Amino acid sequence: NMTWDNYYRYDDIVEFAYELAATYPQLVSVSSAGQSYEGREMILMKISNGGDGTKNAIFVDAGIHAREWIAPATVTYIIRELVENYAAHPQYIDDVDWFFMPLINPDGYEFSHTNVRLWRKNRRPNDDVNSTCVGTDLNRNFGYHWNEGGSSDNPCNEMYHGPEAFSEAESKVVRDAIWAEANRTKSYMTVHSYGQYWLTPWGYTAELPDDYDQMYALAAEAVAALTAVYGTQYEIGSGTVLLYPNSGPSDDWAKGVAGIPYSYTIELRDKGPVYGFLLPPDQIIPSGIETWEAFKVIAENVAKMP
Ligand code: 0X9
Ligand code: ZN
Repeated sequence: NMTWDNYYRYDDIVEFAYELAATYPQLVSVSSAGQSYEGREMILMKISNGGDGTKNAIFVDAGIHAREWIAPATVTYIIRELVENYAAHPQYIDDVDWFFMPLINPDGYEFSHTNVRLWRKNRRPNDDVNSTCVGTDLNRNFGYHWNEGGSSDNPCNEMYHGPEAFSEAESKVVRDAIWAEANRTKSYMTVHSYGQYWLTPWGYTAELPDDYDQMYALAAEAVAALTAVYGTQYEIGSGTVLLYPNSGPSDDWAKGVAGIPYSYTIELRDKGPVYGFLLPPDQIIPSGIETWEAFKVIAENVAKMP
């Protein structure tokens, strides 16, 4: 049973999802979207108050990078808030449909708990028989301008892009889940840490998307709501411009191929250098509370989109 005062394991997160669905069957349904390389179910939670499947939708994932523990913790906190406090703010479920994949690199996540705390990639051994290195950076493995810079050919590198686009079980499962609802999905948010950035595509080029001004304006409104809670500052801009080039990230594919206009990468707390990925668990609830405020703004705007 999760209380968000600590970081939880894969099994706890899966149990949370199924228990929430059992308690709130009118609002929550859980399915397996597919399996990871090591055979873990990759759960997809649909949060909806019914309708004919044509409401505008929001797709959220977390945990593509194993060591970024605050991401699944914050996203499960938001799921709980949406559902358990539905009566206090019914519009956030009545007016949009939500799709959440709270832990999309479960093998890497477990390995970061049991073996190597700062593990980043998935856990499939690479195909080169002369190399013992394990893992592909799933956020370099999506098939839009794949392998066009900011990723590595070296399977031992932390940013290894894999042998081809969508070579990995996990990136394929996420791709197919996003694709299934893409025609009505207005916002895709992939939650990472750390640095406190609200990032837009593109990762593959420093050029900005045609609709960057609209993307920026919505991000600014969301960040303002987040900052209003505790003063936590976020920077807004394109991944390449604010951080570094990286081809093959999920948000580039979600926008460039799936056509989801408001596709963002969110880098949660903190700004380092002391904690970084090792964010103390007493920051989970504050992170959840402030990020929920930003998600409310996204939902209010998505609900109004044509
Ligand atoms: O390098 C990454 O994959 C992300 N940073 S992290 O420290 N969480 O690994 C940044 C991706 C940003 N790229 C785009 N938004 N395109
Ligand atoms: Zn990350």
